[in-house]
Amino acid sequence: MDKKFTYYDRETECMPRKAIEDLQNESLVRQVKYVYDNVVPYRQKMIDAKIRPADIKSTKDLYKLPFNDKRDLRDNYPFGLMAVKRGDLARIHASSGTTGKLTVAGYTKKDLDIWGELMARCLVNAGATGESMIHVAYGYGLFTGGLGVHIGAEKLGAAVVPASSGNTARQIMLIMDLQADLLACTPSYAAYIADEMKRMGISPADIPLRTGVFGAEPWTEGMRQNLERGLGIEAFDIYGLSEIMGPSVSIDCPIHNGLHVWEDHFIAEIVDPKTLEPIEENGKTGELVFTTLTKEGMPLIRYRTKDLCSIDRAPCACGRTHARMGKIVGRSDDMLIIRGINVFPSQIETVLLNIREAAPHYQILVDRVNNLDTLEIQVELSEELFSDTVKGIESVKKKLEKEMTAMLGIAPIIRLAEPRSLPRSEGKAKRVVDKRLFDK
Ligand code: DLL
Repeated sequence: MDKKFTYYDRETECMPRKAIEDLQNESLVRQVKYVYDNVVPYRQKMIDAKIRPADIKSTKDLYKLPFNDKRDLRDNYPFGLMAVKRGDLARIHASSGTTGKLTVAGYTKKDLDIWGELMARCLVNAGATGESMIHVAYGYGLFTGGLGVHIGAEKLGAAVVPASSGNTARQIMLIMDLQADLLACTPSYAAYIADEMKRMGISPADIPLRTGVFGAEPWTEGMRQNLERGLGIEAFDIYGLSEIMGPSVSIDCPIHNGLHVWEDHFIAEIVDPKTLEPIEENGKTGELVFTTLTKEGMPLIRYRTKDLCSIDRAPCACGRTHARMGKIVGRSDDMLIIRGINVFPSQIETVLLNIREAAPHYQILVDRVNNLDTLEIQVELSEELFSDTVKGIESVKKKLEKEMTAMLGIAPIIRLAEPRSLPRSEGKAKRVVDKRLFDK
């Protein structure tokens, strides 16, 4: 099938690599000086590391700069890392941190304009036009999903349905009645919507949607195929984080071989999460680190995302020249260690979605019984298989056990659950329950 490539800002999206590099060098020098002059905690870090802004002449010097992570945001909560006065902020977003304190991000009017621009690039890349009806079922509020997609859809001149998350029956009614052509939500919520539509007897051919823009949580290639079949759409993977820019930091193009990072605004690096040494090799997995180049409100230098992926700077057949990050394969801090073996939830999803009889709803339970770690995977059966013979169900269970063991290197307990019995998510799915974390 011939792919159609559409651009919001072709000149920038397809600019020669040399021009991107020159722009990044120039912007980095400016941004480092701006941060040094305006963000006291970061200036102190540079002084401690004996680095002056004048030492940073190009992206080649990036490695000299100290890192930041969620801890710095927490320690300087809520405004300590902002580079502008409170009165110059135009919007606040926040995401939950591991300790309960929110991670707050502030944006100026200019930051919001750029956000809208980058989100518009993402939407047009996914086939949206000024005529589109964009149904946004990401949550609206402190979470950046809803308002982030919204701002780009408005910039593009499309019509937005700000449905937010929840009330799935009403979402489906709106999608059908308003003939939405683009759905933006988390992939787990898209799977929920697809299931409900099927249950209501709506077939993929009857669904008006043509495109899905899904993100905010890791999802696999198998999940993409499942959603594309279930909703009759082409599904795109959009990435972002509130600290940097919410959704719109990167998105995959119709080639679906990595997510283009908008490098005129962000520098993406991959570092070894243990040694923090930069990994230069194309395609090698490590921790993703971002430096903002144009942010005014909360510029961040070498911000450690804890997300694990690779970066490829080779040209892409879509014509875009901006580097591609691979799908997020996990987080350096959500990796499960079970009996000494590293297990990523994405490996489990990959196996599940290769098995057609399994529905894309699952939960991972980790426990410790008699000092031995246990891994239980609860998987929902599809309606079709559920009405099959006991023998049929048993053979799917065996298949899952065999393929999970081959993928993970340890044998999990597989528990098959009735259709629609596992908790559904309307936002980010909570797939893992690690009971070892609770005192017994
Ligand atoms: O999740 C922003 C967003 C909203 C992105 C809507 C895409 C769509 P936070 O709540 O700050 O921001 O969470 C950021 O979510 O560090 C990743 O671990 C994860 N994440 C976001 N997008 C993806 C994705 C939003 N496409 C954290 N694939 C990030 C995998 C993702 N993980």
